[in-house]
Amino acid sequence: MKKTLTQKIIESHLVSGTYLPGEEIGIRIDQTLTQDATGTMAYLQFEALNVSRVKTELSVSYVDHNTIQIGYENADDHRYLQSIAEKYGLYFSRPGNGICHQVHLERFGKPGKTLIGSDSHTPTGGALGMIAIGAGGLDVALALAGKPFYLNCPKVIKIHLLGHLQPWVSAKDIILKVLDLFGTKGNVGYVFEYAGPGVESLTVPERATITNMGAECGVTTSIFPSDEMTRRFLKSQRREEDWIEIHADLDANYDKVVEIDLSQLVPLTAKPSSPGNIAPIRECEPVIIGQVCLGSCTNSSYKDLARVAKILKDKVVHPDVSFIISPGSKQVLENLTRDGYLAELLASGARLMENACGFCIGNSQSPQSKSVSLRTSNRNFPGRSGTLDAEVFLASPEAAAAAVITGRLTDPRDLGMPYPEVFIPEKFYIDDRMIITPKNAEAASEVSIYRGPNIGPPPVNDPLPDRINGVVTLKVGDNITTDHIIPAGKRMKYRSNIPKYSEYLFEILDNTFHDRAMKIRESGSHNIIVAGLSYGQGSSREHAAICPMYVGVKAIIAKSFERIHAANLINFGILPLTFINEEYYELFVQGDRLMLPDIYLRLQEGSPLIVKNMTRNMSTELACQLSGRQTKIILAGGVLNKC
Ligand code: MIC
Ligand code: SF4
Repeated sequence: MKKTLTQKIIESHLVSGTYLPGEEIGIRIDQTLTQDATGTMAYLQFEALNVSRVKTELSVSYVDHNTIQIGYENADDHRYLQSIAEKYGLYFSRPGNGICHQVHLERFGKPGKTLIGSDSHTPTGGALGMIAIGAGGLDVALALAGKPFYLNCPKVIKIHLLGHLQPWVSAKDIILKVLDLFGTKGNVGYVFEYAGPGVESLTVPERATITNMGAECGVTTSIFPSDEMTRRFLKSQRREEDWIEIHADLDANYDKVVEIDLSQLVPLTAKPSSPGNIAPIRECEPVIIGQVCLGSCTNSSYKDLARVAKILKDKVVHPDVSFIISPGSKQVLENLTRDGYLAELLASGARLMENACGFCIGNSQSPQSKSVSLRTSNRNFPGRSGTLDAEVFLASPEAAAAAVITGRLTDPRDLGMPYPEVFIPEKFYIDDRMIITPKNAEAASEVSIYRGPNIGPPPVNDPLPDRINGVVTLKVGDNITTDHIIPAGKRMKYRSNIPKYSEYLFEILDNTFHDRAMKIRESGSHNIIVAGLSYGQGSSREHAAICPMYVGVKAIIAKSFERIHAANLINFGILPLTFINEEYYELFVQGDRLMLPDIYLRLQEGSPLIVKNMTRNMSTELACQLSGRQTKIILAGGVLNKC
């Protein structure tokens, strides 16, 4: 039988189940990555599993999110992570070395392997022809301990690329086109597999822009074949020996095929405040831009920054624009410096930030109030920039450069200049001394774990009650992102301190939520959240499940859930329930008293749950799609209770 690339890699890693789309399967994980903001909790959970050394082929702990260090909390977390890496046999990418996805692509990713990472943009690795999936920290902890990663066997959509990109149109415009075609919801359970003649001309960092932002569609992952271009990239990284050729069989069967002719694409933008809100830049109303940010794991490669340097050569940043640059890694920064591009950027007036997430997660460079920021990153959710009333447009590095010059949202073709060519070095200058390699087992046994006062134990949950007696503490609409549920930015330093972090639950939607939920919990009742479509979009942060668990949320009733968030809810013992008849969503009001009886029996039988709305005197059925394994986890109150 002819196989897709996805099927080939998944089948070669299958440890439970069969390759049947929709069925739960378990796969062996070769590599893991974590970043600091999700990593501390992941390693606290890993420690609870009592394993003496990581069991993967390769695991890397990166520090890239909380690098600002206002107060002691972040520095304490970094030291904890370093000591964990030394004790348990992980690589440690020190703060300053770069964004996890960019560094992993450069130094560690390998075609044909499996990778899970406690960050939703882990699919960036798909650019190298690997199955790279974002997951909650607890799932990564389990993989570190040698356990399989469970997922629903995906359906595969082929995105067939034809033709060549026109000047001033780049990889970002391809993924924005994909977002235009597929939107940010309704894609759970699919993999985007790229193929066709258009693939050949795309470099690995360009492919990475595309696989990275596939996360915004909510797919399980995105993947490119590993071909001559991949070999060239690995060679430039002095890792040619990691290359294998791997691609789908000719005439493989896909669940759907979509064609994109690259030569027809034009510069696009994602307008505020969703990555799915796509329009051609030329068709947008005039927009004054107050800030331009170039970087993030989506567009911070050598080529991205070098191209902008060339466009800005001998020009100066518009007087009303603040221009921020954040190279993706120390390697990118060092090569840009050696090749003179950094000097060009600085000469134009760029403000150089650390090689880290920085502006993308809103922990620095928040824009002016009521202003518009144009960013090359992947998410423009409300408030994510750190300024609630600012708006964010997402676009390519070329469009960013155009806005830097004009101070307006500008189609870069309208700059009226020739499109500057940029060549990727055949061999990058490489210095890995900011990556600490694993200690051998003997040396590791001497290491003691550093724990600062910010680090508390992961909270434990009670087993699920057989009957939930609760209140609709919050009713929300469609597209609620994890940034709405628990903000990042300046609140992120409390990631290792759950009681404190929980105070910010739903902060931007309803800042009374935490106190109301705690009161309900203290009265012995349960908290229930009612939501619309696509609840839990965006980040993999399991804090969007742990913090609700901590304040006593027992169930979320939604029209639909996003994949990583649903898995996190199950891992922490919160029921993800969906309306069988979506019209009932309208009939629930915040403050209603609800009762869900006979939960154990119904879950074990696999029959729908019933919710009785005591306030409105009506009831309806709810679906709870759990595998046998997940049912046991939920009933136990979460994975840690079950281990
Ligand atoms: C994000 O881009 O939202 C983050 C911050 O990288 C998150 C991880 C986190 O919340 O720590 C993600 O994408 O998973
Ligand atoms: Fe960091 Fe932004 Fe990428 Fe998340 S999306 S990993 S915050 S750069």
